[in-house]
Amino acid sequence: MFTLGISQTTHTVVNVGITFSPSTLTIQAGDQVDFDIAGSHNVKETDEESFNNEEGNQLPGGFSLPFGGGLLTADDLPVGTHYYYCQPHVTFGMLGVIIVEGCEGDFDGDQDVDISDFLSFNSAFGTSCTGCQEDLNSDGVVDIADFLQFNSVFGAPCD
Ligand SMILES: [Ca+2]
Ligand SMILES: [Ca+2]
Repeated sequence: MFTLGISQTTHTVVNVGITFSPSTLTIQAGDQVDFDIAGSHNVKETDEESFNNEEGNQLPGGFSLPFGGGLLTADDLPVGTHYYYCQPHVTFGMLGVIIVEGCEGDFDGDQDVDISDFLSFNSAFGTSCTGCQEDLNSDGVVDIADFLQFNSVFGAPCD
């Protein structure tokens, strides 16, 4: 029942020669990604350092798709940045990034903005923090400006 009302978009990544296209894809939490790629390419998730070094180190517990691709579901793509590579072509720079954005104001990640999120906001209010999710406008403090932004999304389902 908790999935009702959540819209889901399927994004497509293809290969153009030995590059993924788009190589950087930004999606919303709950979306899925279909890899429509040639049979000579596969997909394995890696960490940021290996990505930057163009190394084929598969992330333990990360997603992986066989040669020819397939579908990454929302379960494969939690909120955050996911790096991946094609195993045979990683040394040619065949890598990509999927950025999964959470819903603004949904601090507990249950796909709505309700009283439990407000309590989370309330406990962070007045604090200085860098990169904390309650700092909606990313200026390093949780203050009235963030509250106004939170208030504008309060009660809304994520989409
Ligand atoms: Ca919530
Ligand atoms: Ca702020």
